[in-house]
Amino acid sequence: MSKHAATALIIVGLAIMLSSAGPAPAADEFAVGATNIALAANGGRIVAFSSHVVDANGAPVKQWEIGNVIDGKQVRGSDRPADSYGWSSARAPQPGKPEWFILAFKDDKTRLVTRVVLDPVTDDPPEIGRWAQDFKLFVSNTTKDGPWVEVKSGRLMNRPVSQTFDFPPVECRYLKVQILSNWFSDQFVELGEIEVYEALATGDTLDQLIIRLENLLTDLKRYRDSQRYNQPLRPEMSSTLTPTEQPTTTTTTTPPPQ
Ligand SMILES: [Ca+2]
Repeated sequence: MSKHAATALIIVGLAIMLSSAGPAPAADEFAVGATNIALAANGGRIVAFSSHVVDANGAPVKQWEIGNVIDGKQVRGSDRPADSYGWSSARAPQPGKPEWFILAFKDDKTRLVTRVVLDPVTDDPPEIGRWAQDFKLFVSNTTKDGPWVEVKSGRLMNRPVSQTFDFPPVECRYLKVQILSNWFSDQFVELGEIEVYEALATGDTLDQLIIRLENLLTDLKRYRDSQRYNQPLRPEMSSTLTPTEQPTTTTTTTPPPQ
């Protein structure tokens, strides 16, 4: 599709969306919020984690510390933030020994979450096999030590693009992210960024319209990036992937084995 055709399609979509705002939806309908509540600038914070690389004195290495997954800085093409390469664990995950971190949101409040976007891209190239692959998401409504309920199990592609994973809205005070594997490195596992989005009630027509426009803006930015870096728009939905690249998108509610 040419850029002009795609732009025309977006404009038509916007027109349809505006004209179909219509009556207010039922109060139990939800939309995905546009604010990344995991972002440190929005009050997100890491409350615990398994490991990150340290220097000879045992101090965290700024470029690879765990806080880099919520700093909003991402490695893209030649844009490589000098102080933030992503998170690198101190060791590679092993069967039964995942690497992990736990997120809390602003003021430690419980949020209704429905979307997580994971960016595997770090300063290391994908060819050395350190980027995150299989992961699981758990939520706790009580303490940062659990009890945990699994809400998502998935697989990232070894490609330089953020990847979106949705699940039914779930109350979440603490989010635990388990990284079960990288691609083949026996040294580290790495992740560039995590974004978390809320499910928002859309009972009010104007609120719903604002949310739709914010989502459209997000989609337009993704479209721009996909053109700029020659990346697929929604890579996890691509039908051209090889079987080993195809992400899993199972959703379960079974408690994790501990
Ligand atoms: Ca980052």
